[in-house]
Amino acid sequence: MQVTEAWLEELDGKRIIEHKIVTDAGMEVTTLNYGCTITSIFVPDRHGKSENVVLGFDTVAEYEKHSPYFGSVVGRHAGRIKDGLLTIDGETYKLAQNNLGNHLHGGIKGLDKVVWDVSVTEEDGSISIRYSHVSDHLNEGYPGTVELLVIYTVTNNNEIILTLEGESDRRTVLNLTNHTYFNLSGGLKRSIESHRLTLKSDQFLELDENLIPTGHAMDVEGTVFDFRNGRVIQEGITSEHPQNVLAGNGYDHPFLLGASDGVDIVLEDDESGRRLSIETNQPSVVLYTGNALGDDFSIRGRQSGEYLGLCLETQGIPDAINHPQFPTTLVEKGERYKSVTKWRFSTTE
Ligand code: G6D
Repeated sequence: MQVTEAWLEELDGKRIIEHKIVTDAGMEVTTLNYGCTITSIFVPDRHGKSENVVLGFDTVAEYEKHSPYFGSVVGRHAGRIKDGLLTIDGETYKLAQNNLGNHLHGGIKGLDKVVWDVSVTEEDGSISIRYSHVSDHLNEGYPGTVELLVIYTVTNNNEIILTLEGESDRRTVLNLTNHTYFNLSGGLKRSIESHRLTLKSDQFLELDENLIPTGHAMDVEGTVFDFRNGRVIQEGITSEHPQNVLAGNGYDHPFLLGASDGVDIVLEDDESGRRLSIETNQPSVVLYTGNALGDDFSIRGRQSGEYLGLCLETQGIPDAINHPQFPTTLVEKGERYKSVTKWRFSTTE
């Protein structure tokens, strides 16, 4: 394995630094300390041809201008919070209302737009990129000064382990995730409509017209939300299920994950033979199928557009602060928040 470092331009008085890790098994991962962004992941197809399988850009300027969180860490609180209002211990905090009057993905300048401090550690059979940042009290309206740590560990088994940690000096909310858009066809040759997803989840969360959870968990049984035995994404795009239509003809939903110590999620592309297996310690995963991806920009020469990538955002439950029946996203003073998700890339025969 090897890691290289490139110093790019300065932003907000800090140097943008790119890291590229190449494993002995043909995987190449490139990241930026701008938003802890994964800008490309090259993995082989069933014939050994290595191609990029995520949406990303080659310049920071394109991320600033076009990126709907491509490959970035989002937070302090991923997902939406209704009306951008956060009431903790009787005090109401007004968060940035950056999405139809609600709060989305950490606000106007969320963690995806921060230049993080970065260091690299090399272990036996793996290399880790460590990003750190201190988010000040009332940044984007959130209470608490929070020390944040993001670690991407790349292994020679073509795995990426994403560890997202935080600790606050007072009670607050924390719900981080990585917002990578996957497209296993390689080089964005095809959309994700023919990708097959297997997801061990019995329930998904109903959304309202602003894509905020209503608080009602719906059984997947008998619907195109049932991925327990595998399902092609296309079925949810053409579905007339009110929740698919509401999401813009596709999925944009949190799925509840039981406590499991195995693989929760498998994404496959039959034509290339590429497979992504995901394990996580998080209580939910938001499946977003790129329904709102704009077509007014290109991605490394490929016209962008709906369904060009899909996200599997392992995280706490969006708007949980307003739904006590769901696992909380509140953290206490001094409590260590720790989200761990493992992506493993392989090929099918
Ligand atoms: C849209 O509703 C979706 C979100 O889930 C997604 O994260 C964002 O686009 C990038 O707002």
